[in-house]
Amino acid sequence: MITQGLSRDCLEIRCLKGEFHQILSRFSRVSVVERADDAGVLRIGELSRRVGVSDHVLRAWESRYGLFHPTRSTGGFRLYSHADESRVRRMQFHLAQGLSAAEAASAAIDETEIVPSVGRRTVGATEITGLTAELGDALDDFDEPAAQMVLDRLLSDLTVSTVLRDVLLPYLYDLGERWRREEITIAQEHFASNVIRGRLAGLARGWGTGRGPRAVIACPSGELHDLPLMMFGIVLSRRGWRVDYLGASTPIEELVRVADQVHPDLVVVAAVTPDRFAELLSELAGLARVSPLALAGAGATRQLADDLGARLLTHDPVTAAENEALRH
Ligand code: B12
Repeated sequence: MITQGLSRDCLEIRCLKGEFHQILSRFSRVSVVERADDAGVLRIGELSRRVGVSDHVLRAWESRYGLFHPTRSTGGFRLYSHADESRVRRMQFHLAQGLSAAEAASAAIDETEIVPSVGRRTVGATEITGLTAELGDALDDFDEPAAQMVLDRLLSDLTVSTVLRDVLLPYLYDLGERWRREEITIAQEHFASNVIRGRLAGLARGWGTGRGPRAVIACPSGELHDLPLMMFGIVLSRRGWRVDYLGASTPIEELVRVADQVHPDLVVVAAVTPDRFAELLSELAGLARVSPLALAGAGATRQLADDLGARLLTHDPVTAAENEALRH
């Protein structure tokens, strides 16, 4: 992949389109230049084998919905690119969520060709920084209506992922730093995190209804920092997952019981400090034996995850959820 900064809020990326997902949502404007070697490389039989969709159906998706525009080999065979393959996978994903074929195709085309972080209008990085500062001022002043207005504006102009990853996570980090430096009071920090928590709860509504893979997510006993876990769940649910959210300070026996009951595709346990995990080593190892387990948060380490037979989610909650959705 080649990236080249064009201006403060615009980046040029040269890569296979299939690689775009994780990168694009970070920028407000993106110029797409397809790499020549992403031209058609797969015959329809190979594409069909890879994605598990018959060649007849692939042709129908191509002609009815314009899902892809294959090139032709010298012998006249259709040749599909890796980007086409990812588009079929996105189409399958949306079909599994219950969208009609036309809606699924349209969503798949949007996702693989259009800049996901751009909402109804283009918001530049400078404007995001300005709105983040406005949000911070309103919350510092205990001005809930003003804070909600800024959040309304952010959520109407940007995707949820962008608001979570590029506004709220950096804001929360900064909030913690200001609290540590005693620049703000505990009351200000509590007020701010509770307004944000309320908003996240609104975005989380319906996260138990997804028809895709199922995730059980929790913080271990004693761990109250559940905001990033909520963000993770929100983004997963927006990609069709069903999320069972157990939240802060969940006793490990309860988590094991729920995992046993619902047979999730993924269990995520997140904590800020390693001691929260260290207290539960044998229980977590037991959980990892019966459910796919991932650890997350600043307290999770590679060593710990390896010792437990778990995976480590290394990215921020939004990127990690996007990555999980692509893995399944
Ligand atoms: C809001 C907040 C609270 C709220 C939590 C509200 C809630 N419902 O979540 C409350 C008031 C309860 C709270 C309490 C405390 N807090 Co506090 N809190 C914060 C604050 C400001 C934001 C937390 C947050 O959401 N962070 C989100 C992002 C910014 O967190 P991050 O740790 O950088 O995480 C990164 C990765 O690890 C990863 N990640 C994190 N979680 C997850 C989860 C998933 C699923 C994935 C995939 C990835 C992922 O993504 C992030 C970005 O890359 C942080 C500041 C901070 N830096 O985090 C302090 C902070 C975490 N708190 C801190 C402390 C000390 C406390 C208290 C001990 C204070 C006290 N003396 O009582 C208690 C402990 C409570 C407990 N028993 O858990 C310290 C922790 C220091 C440490 N490492 O030990 C911090 C870092 C503040 C600081 N700068 O010192 N806190």
